[in-house]
Amino acid sequence: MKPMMIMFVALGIVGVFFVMQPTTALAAGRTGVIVVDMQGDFTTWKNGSLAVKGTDQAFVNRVKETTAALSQKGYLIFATQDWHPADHVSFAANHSGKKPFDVIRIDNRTQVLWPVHCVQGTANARILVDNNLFQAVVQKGRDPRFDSYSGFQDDGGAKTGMTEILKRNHIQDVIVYGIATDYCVKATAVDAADAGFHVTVVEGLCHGVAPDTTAQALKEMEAKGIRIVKELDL
Ligand code: VGL
Ligand code: ZN
Repeated sequence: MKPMMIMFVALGIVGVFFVMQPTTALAAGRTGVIVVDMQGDFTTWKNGSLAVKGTDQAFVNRVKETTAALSQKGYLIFATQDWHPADHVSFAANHSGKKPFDVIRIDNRTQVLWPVHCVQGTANARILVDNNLFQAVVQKGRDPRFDSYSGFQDDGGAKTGMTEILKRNHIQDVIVYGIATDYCVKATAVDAADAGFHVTVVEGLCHGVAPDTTAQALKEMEAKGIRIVKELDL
């Protein structure tokens, strides 16, 4: 081949590489997805005990399809699973005279009391997204003494191992969505940011327990430098 030919072939190869660059800002390889608490008990679809408004079958299907599509594109998918023992401190039923959504103080912490939900081994504690998509599932709220909205640590400060799992998988950025915006999504996104990950929350793939706390949660996350997007363009 003439030097000129070699140069054109080389330029062609370089050109193909440029065309193949992803157009999205988040590169699949170093970006992980955390699907938060997509469990029957949090959905209206499954008549959950702590069903969050808007979590009908259509919503769950959108989450399922988006998660499958992200996995297909090479993103590693992680999940959190609320996984409580029956005697868990967060259940109103375990505090005499208290009812769901009452707020109490325990050792200087605020504890919202919830209906009994996501009890280990029950049907509605199962994750509704295809479990084969997950690189890892982090179970939280297993200690009867502490609640754990965050997928990273519980209210007693015990770590779940999420940071190490993400780091072991070379994750630098995370996309977070699921239920509930104002509790577990917020706490997980905030702790991810505090652990040094760049965090994007997909608002359109989340639902919150209450409108006021949900609006507040979105503000708090933005103040932390977390990017809030309505949808992902896939
Ligand atoms: C959650 C309340 C209690 C959540 C979990 O997944 O947001 N909320 N347990
Ligand atoms: Zn819970």
